[in-house]
Parts: sequence; structure tokens; C-alpha cells
Amino acid sequence: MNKKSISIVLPTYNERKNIKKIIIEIIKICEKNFDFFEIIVVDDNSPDKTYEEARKIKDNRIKVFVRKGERGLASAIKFGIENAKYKYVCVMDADFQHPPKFIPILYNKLIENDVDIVIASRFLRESKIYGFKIRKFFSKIAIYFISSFFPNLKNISDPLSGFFILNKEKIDLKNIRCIGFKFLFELLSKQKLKVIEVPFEFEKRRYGKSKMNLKEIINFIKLFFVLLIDTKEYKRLLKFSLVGISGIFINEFFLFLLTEYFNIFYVYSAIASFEISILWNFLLSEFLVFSDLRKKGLKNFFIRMIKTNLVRGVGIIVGLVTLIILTEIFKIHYLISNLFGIFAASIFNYILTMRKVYI
Ligand SMILES: Nc1nc2c(ncn2[C@@H]2O[C@H](COP(=O)(O)OP(=O)(O)OP(=O)(O)O)[C@@H](O)[C@H]2O)c(=O)[nH]1
Ligand SMILES: [Mg+2]
Repeated sequence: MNKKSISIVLPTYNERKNIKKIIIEIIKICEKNFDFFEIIVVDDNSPDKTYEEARKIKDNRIKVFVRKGERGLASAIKFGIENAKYKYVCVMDADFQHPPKFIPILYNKLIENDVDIVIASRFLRESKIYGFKIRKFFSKIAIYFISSFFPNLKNISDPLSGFFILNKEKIDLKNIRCIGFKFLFELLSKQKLKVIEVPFEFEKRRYGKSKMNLKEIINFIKLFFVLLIDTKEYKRLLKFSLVGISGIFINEFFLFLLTEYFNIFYVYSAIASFEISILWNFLLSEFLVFSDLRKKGLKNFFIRMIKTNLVRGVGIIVGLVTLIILTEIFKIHYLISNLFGIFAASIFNYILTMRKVYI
């Protein structure tokens, strides 16, 4: 039988009170479930000297790296994976939010299903989250939003998780830039990997303080834009916008044509030209924007056409509501409000088109 071996990466920054306890718990779990294991602590020269606490445990299966002059969770994770000696590498927080009892569960799933990565997800039906419900809410919104821009994230409930196991031989760390906290988000959006998720119980941080702060939220937004460029998904967005703008001209043209030359009442012409511009947008997007995501077959084509009409309907409502709120409540000039309305509707159209029509 194959021997079971695993490397465990623990990134730390000011986790003095947690580190020894979590290492001891991990050792207990690993001794029971694995033939060989190592624990890699990657500490960014914590002011509370977390690394000294870790080094107090005399065990040659524990390696403590202290990075001086570099800071950041994602880059600490990358560093840990690079320095792991075993093929299967589990990454987890050191504050007990990721209970060590799930390590063998993640490992077994990875082997049984022969996938590249198994994520411990906070957002599957059987998952449990103890602690801030508000964080859960914002994380869910963020996940919905980012998953609409990166097709690789399709069907992944928790691409922002910090608890996962991966097969080191299947991933390419070369182009991972490591901006801020979210290592997994970058890895998954850049590489097409075989992923499965398992539910877990996300506990409360046991000791010490969170390092999640405004700076990390800004880093997350920065990472989002950088990934749009790195994955070239920005091109899709740009093409979608250009097709949308062309639709405005088509709309105006048919409104003029039907009203002036066919003597149709302008409201009826407007309804007809709306539909014509939606179809125009749809056909152009099919070939220019979403050609790589389309499912084959005439039936699928018509289903997408109907869904696009519905999505555009929602877009129009979003645009109108924005226009009314900004004009009536914020007293902004209606022509300016309308620009914001068009912008909001376009973002909505894009997100819904990606999620409901193509991915
Ligand atoms: N090496 C290193 N580790 C970090 C850094 N920032 C955070 N960590 C570690 O990464 C893990 C996650 O950080 P947390 O502060 O717990 O972030 P969080 O889990 O999103 O926030 P809470 O839910 O409030 O705990 C912990 O083990 C931290 O010690 C860093 O800059 N460098
Ligand atoms: Mg934490």
C-alpha cells in the first residue's frame, strides 16, 4: 500500500498564543492519519515573535521559516508550498478557524477523487460558520460578484477559502503574483484545475487579533482588477461594452426609421427597436464575446436568446430605479443620473448574462 504523506503550511503573523497549541493538535491528527508529515510555519517576522514559540517545540517534522522584508498572506502560502517536500500540501490558518480534524478528510477526498485541489468550503449546505454573520454575508456577495467575471470559478462555492489541499505537481506557481490575502482566488481564476469542495465547520479565532483590515479589502479589489488583466477577461468586458454601445445606435436608427418612414406611433417604434437592439446585441455577443462559453445546438441557442431578453428586462429596471433614486432623492440632474443608470444596468447585464446565460 502507498504510504500517506502530507505537508502542512501554516502562515502566521502575530499568532503567539495560537501557534504551539495548533501545532500540537496538528501533530496529533497527523500521527494518527499519515505515515509521514511535515509542518511548515511561514512567519513574516512577527513582532510578537510567533516563530520563537513555534521553535520551542522540538520536533524535526516542524520547519519554521522567518521571512524578513516580505509581508503578506498569499505570498507566505506560495512560499510554504514551494518549500514543501511532499506532493500533497494542505494550507490552513493558524488561529483555529480551520479545525485540524478536517485535514485527513481533505486528503482522502483528494486521493479518492483524483483531483488537483480540494477546498474546505464555508458555503456548502452542510458547512457551519461560527462567529460573524456579517462577514459571511459580505463574503458571499464578493464570491457572487467575482465568480461572474472568471469562468474558472464556475460552481465553486468558496474560492476565497484559506483552507485547502492541493497536489503540488498539478499547479503552476510561476505566474501567481500574491496580492494580499486571497491566494486561492488567484490560483483558481488563472488555472483550470480539477476542484472539489467539502463542507467544514469554520470556527471562531481562538486567540489574538484578526489581520483582515481595510488595507486587505483594498488589496482584494486590486487583485480583482489585476486578475481581469492577467486572465484577459477584461477583453470580454470591453467587447461586451462595445457591442452594447453599438446597440444604442441600432436602437436609435430603427426608432427613426419606423417612426419617420413607416409612420408607426413612436412608442410602438420604440418597443420594436428595443427588441431589435436586444437581438442585435445577443447575436453579436454570441460570436464576438461569448464564443468560447457557448454550448452547441439550436435549442441551446434559443434558450440563450430568451434568457438574454429576460436579463435585459432586469437591466432596464435596474437602470430606471437608479435614475429615479438619484434624481428624486439625491437631486442629481436627470441626464447625469441616467448615465449612472446606464452604467449600473450594464454591470447588471454583464453579471447576469455571464451567470444566467453562459456559465
Ligand atoms: N505569514 C503571514 N501570515 C499572515 C499574514 N497575515 C495574516 N496571516 C496569517 O494568515 C492566517 C489568516 O489571517 P487572519 O488574520 O486569521 O484572517 P481572517 O481569518 O480572514 O480573519 P479572522 O476571521 O478575523 O480571523 C492567520 O494564520 C494569520 O496569522 C501575513 O502578512 N503574513
Ligand atoms: Mg482567521
